[in-house]
Amino acid sequence: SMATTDILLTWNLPTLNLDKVAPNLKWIHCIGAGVEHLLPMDWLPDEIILTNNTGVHKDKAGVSGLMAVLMLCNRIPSIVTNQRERHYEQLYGSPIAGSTIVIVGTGGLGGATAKMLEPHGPYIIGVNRQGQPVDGCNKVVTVDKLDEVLPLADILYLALPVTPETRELINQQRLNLLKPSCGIVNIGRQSATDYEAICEMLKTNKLAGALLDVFTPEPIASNSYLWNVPNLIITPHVLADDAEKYIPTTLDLFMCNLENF
Ligand code: OXD
Repeated sequence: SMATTDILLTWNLPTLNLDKVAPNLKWIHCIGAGVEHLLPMDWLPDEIILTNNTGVHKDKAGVSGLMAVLMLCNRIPSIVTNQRERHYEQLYGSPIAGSTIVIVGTGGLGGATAKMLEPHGPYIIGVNRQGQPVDGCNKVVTVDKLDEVLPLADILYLALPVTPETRELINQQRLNLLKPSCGIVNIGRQSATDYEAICEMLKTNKLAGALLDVFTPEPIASNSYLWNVPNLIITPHVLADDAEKYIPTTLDLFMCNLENF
């Protein structure tokens, strides 16, 4: 069917000699938000349009963002660690109100989380490339101001795609700027930060807890060092994907683009 198709709806595809394999192809819609598995895009002929699933994840990501922040405020990663060790200790949490949440990456995922958190009364600092305002954020700063806002964070929320600019943005040096009581969530991509450093900090109480949803590679190997890190909750790349609505919402977006096409 590749020999005759005009449009391809897919997550991945063999890209070799695409102009010969699919001479009529004009548009590829990728049903994921991240398209790093298609990089580098040197295989993509100029005349073919590539679109992604931007926007499809936002409702679920917002709810998951609220859940993740509530879990960290209520010390659930540490409570789960204690449970694994049959250790009963009353760890009390704090409300979201009054906490400072730094959201790095305010696109579909980070933006939806800011909106969802706002009614609960935190002070939200968004970080994006241009510093443009974001609904739900009390303040937005540009990436070059990261080092000024990281020490303020009670929760650091990472929602970054893979790009040359985001790679290792939150490196060991920047992680060291966080308070030991800070919790981290990563719903974007692993490449934005240093998981080995985060895990070491969790083990030595230099961070209070973490919820990591994205990994390179996925799935994580059964012998990965990640499984036994204290105060870490691992979720298997599920926080932004809605079991019931993902396909219908993807198709709505596709149909809308099909009309435009
Ligand atoms: C993603 C997705 O790109 O879940 O992470 O679609």
